[in-house]
Amino acid sequence: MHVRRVLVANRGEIALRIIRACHEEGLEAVAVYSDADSASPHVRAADAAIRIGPSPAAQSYLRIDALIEAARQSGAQAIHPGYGFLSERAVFAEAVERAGLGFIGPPAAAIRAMGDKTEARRRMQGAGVPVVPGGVAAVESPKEATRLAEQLGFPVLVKASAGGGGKGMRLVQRSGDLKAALEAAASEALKAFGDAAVYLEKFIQRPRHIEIQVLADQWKTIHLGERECSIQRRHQKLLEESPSVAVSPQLRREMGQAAVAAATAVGYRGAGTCEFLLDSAGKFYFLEMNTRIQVEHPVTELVYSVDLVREQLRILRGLGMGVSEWPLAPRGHAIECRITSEDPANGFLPSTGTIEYLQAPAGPGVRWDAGIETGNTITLFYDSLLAKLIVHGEDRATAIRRMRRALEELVVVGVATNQGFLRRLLDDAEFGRGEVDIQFLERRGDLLAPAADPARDGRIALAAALAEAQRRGGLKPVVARESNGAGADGWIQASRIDALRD
Ligand code: MV4
Repeated sequence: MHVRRVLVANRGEIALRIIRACHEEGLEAVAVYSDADSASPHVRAADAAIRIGPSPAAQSYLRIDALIEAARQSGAQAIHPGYGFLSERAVFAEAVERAGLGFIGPPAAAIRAMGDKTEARRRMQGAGVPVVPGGVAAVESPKEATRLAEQLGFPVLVKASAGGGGKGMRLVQRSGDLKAALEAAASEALKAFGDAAVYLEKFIQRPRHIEIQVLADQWKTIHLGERECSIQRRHQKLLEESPSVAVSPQLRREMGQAAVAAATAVGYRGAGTCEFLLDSAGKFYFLEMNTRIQVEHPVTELVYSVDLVREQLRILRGLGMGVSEWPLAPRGHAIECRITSEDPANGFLPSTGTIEYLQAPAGPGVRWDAGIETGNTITLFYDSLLAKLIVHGEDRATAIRRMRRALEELVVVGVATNQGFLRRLLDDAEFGRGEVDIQFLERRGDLLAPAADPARDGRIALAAALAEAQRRGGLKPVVARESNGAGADGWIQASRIDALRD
């Protein structure tokens, strides 16, 4: 299709990332913004910007009508949804196409098929993609569920059919606990997704979370290797890398082939990601497909020398992907750290305020994808991702050293960040050996909070004293003996005279 101008239906770092790709492709980019974002970098970077509503996402970035109207008004031919917000809502993809606009993402039918987890499991089984042993349809009765669970063997997981991201999930250790878990999961699923359907899977113990990047145009579907995403806390990823130390070239081919088969089975187009669990025996299981560009896409870009957002734009325009040789081999190692406004010293509570000062890391092998700059205000309206720090090096050890160096360069003043946690993680020996799985941070609670530092209060007092001295500027003490005779001590006199010099 003919595209000259793209509306970017998102905010923050991903909006800026998409605007940059548009400009490199010779396309104009139109930003949208809520009241809280009027001073955000993505608004200035775009060729035009349209206010879509007040700060709450439900009144701005989630308003399908406002976004389509903004595209029409600005003369855009296509909409890029980014990640989060409306990116995986089939109704949005449909509404965009009904308005005669291009949706930069897969067909609505592919989003819908992958959004329904039991439907996805049936489709994957049909395509020969290994899925976790379990049910292929929603549980009909506790009795039937008990029969299946005993056949699978405990522990089992109760999952929401409409779920994803861990909501509506219950771990069940024994038969007697199943009925209550089914009820709890169904009620949580109904509240979260408006759909109470749940199904069962065998629980995989301490797996790694490995995902495969896929890319599909009208001629072919390829994969771009894996990302290791096991370092997460409460389903929020904190660090991702590519390649994974656990994936051999042989396993990469097998998982890649499974991901390509998964995408093909639902008629996929554009960039997408298949999530897998990889168990300690090296067996892998399809979990779900993310039908969008992901936060962690840059690590794949660095090791495979591709620009995934550029490819998304090319595929929509019918130009086909620019990747010519395939299969591609990963080159070197990339790591991404998510810099969030969350305070590790305070249970990772979101921190708000104004960015008084920001110094971004730079130098060889460093990429800084940020949606904020000095002067911006961090609110509670959106998620806490401030920026992504991504490094590339010849091997994993080099990349880890480079990330440590880059984190030392990073200065954020004004809001608390998770920087300290990331440094402890990168210094950790177990992490250094690549011995990670999805429970790593649960096991290693010692990394989450800063170590007790008895000298910290002293340093803060010193810093405050120095700041106060600077504020007082030219004011100097007068060398005098107090009228009551105090301060006559020779040392005190000497120090007062000393303070007058300079
Ligand atoms: C699992 C699992 C173990 N066994 N399924 C969590 C969210 C959703 N995407 C699927 N999830 C899991 N499904 C079986 N059969 C463990 C998880 C899981 C998880 C998966 C990926 C990344 C982080 C996770 C954290 C906790 C649990």
